[in-house]
Order: sequence, then structure tokens, then C-alpha cells
Amino acid sequence: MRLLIATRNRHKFDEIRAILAPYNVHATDLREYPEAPEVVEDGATFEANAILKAVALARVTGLWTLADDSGLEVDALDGDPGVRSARYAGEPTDDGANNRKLLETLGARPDRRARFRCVLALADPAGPVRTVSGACPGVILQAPRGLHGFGYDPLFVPDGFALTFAELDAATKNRISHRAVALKRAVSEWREVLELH
Ligand code: ITT
Repeated sequence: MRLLIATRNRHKFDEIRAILAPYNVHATDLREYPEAPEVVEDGATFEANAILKAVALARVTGLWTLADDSGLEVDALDGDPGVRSARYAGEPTDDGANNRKLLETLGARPDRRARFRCVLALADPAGPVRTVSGACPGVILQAPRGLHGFGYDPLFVPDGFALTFAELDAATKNRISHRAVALKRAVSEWREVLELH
């Protein structure tokens, strides 16, 4: 099926497309819809924001639409930056500034536990919307390492690994990430609607 991936984040689109590559899904992104509106992500949860994005874009384009809302939750910061992950250090989004702010805010706190979360919303242009979620636990380093990926990847070491998401190759990240976990659930729970049979 043809599926619109409702993101302006190129890295997210590339990851989602790579993870869906084995399936019969033709993923397009918003570059084909320059007139698509900017959706205000003012929901209090990843789920609310994913639904806002998927429903708005499905309505405008008439296509089945998949939206990803994701972010990093740090235990010692009571779950921050959370839904504000993209704009943690202000607008416009700046990954380097976000990483510096996270390190400054965490300081020397010994509890470095964190997890990435991802909620995917799939909107039918006819109305109904459904969601799945995924998480990837790990720890936050004292300084960034690695050049791959995006966002907080250089600071995040997933459980069971010694390298950051920015040091691991894309195939490994796409096997274990919060986005991969959520997409695996999507493929299994939404097999019929995604026409994967
Ligand atoms: P769209 O809303 O257009 O999809 P966005 O980047 O603004 O793009 P979000 O509002 O969902 O998306 O914010 C996600 C932020 O969370 C992202 O900018 C990163 O800072 C962080 N993040 C999410 N997934 C990540 C990942 O796999 N690796 C590193 N950081 C990630």
C-alpha cells in the first residue's frame, strides 16, 4: 500500500523506510506535499502528538498516514526532555544545543538511566486512528560519542551495548531502537490494514 510518513525529520523518515523495506509498503514523505500544514504539537503525551500529526495529514492528503512522535525520557530529570525533546534548548531545533543542555542539566548526577520512546499513529483518511508504542532503555554518557544518527544518539548507550546509537551502524540501531520496536508491533498488529498479507 501507499503510506504517507508524516514527518519533516529526514532521519526519522529514512529509519522508518529502512525498517519497512521488507514489506509491501510504498513509503512517501512530506516533501511530495509542500502545501501540507505545519501541525502544532501541543499534546501532553507522545500519543496525543502522534495522533495530531497523523490525523491532520491524512485529512489534507486523503492518504493513509503514519506519524511518529518520539523522544528521550531521563529518570533523574523526572522524564524530561520527554515530549519537548526536539525543542529542549529552544527553537529552531538544534541537536547540538539539545545535547549540551541535557549534559548541563544532568551535571554529575550518578543516575544516568533513560529510555527513548516512540508512539506511531496510523490514520485512515476515512477517520479512524490507531496507535502502537515502543521503547529502548539505556544510559546517558558524560560526553557525546559518534557521528551517525541524529538527536540525542551521541549521548545514548542502549542496554546490552558498549557503543552509542551514533557509533552503532544504522542496521543495528534499526533492529533495537524504540522506532524499530514500535514498527515491529505495527507490522504485526496492523497486518490486515497495511495489506501485508
Ligand atoms: P516531526 O515532528 O516532523 O516528525 P521532529 O524531529 O520534530 O519531527 P518529534 O517532535 O517527535 O519529531 O521530536 C523527536 C525528537 O526526539 C527528535 O528531534 C530528537 O531530539 C529526539 N529523538 C527521537 N528519536 C530519536 C532517535 O532515534 N535518536 C535520537 N534522538 C531521537
